[in-house]
Amino acid sequence: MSKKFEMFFVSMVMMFLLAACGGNNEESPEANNNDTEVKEENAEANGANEEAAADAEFTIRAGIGLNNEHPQYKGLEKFKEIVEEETDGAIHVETYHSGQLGDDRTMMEALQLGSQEVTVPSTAPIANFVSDFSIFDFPFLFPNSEVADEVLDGEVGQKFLDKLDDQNLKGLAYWENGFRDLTNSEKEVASVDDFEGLTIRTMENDLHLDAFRAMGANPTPMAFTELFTALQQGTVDGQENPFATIYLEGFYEVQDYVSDTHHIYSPFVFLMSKSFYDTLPEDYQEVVDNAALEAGKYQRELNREANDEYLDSLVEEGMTFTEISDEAREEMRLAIEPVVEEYAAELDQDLVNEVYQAIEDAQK
Ligand code: TK8
Repeated sequence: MSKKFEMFFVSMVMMFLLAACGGNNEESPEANNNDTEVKEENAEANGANEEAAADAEFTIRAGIGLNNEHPQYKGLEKFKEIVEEETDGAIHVETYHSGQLGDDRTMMEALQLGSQEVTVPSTAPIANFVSDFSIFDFPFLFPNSEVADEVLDGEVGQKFLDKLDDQNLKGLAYWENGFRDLTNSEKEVASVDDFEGLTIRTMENDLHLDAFRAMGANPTPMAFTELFTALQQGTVDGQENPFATIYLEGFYEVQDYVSDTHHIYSPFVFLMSKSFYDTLPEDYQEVVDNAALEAGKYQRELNREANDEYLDSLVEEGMTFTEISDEAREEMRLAIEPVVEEYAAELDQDLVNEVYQAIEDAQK
């Protein structure tokens, strides 16, 4: 090949390569800048995180199952803000969402093993570790969230948290999941009879399974991390969660019907690994105690503020809303009553009576 042709050939190849690389900038320059900006921001954030973690005496890995739009995650971010400020960075908090660290049971076991420091599950999965917690999943136990706050934040609520210590779990505060409502992809549900034959995903909790069986449904226990796919593939017809979760997790994309059954008020419990908690100096223990409570108040407020709006949003996204009448809700309660009585008989009777008394007192 002549020298001249060789030079021409190489320059053509170079031009082609330059064009090919430049061709990736088909997006607008600002988009490219944004990519660059985003990359710089992420690198900066990660760098800052890495630096903060390196400077900290303690690191808290805090994980939840819901996504980062949910008030539960906003509460976790508030906890991070308070703790890092109050300890001047001596405690660094890493927050994870959407099951990045696993499902509720896996994350609770990680706290027991010391490979994670904080998680905030519903009481239902906690009942697999401390059975007395199943009382908080008795359908229709709490008449409203104000009574729930008073009972959970009071003396009797603390007695349940104290029972977690033996499981190497430190319960620092009650947060709010909320009143659970039914969705499904098959039909409108207006009364107990309509539950007949519906395959409903429940949390991994025997009481939930028996309660839905008592209403004629066909319940399937499943970790939350598998739920969206199961709904999408039709493995289950329906599920039950508060409106905030139904909307923010996009269940309206795979569910057609929603009923305000409000069948259970679900608390979240802010859990910390007890072995980690015990390594903290007393003043830092006070900081995390107060931060969990403060962040919990903030999270409850966020959770309640938009709950009605979330129902409107579900209807706007095309779901059919069926209002459950008081009579229909009473029918549900009566259908489930034998299950509640059976489970109540298995629990610490003094504690059960204390809970019912506290609920009565909170309504005076
Ligand atoms: C998220 C779960 C969820 C709960 C469920 O990790 O499993 O349905 O209501 O909030 O804890």
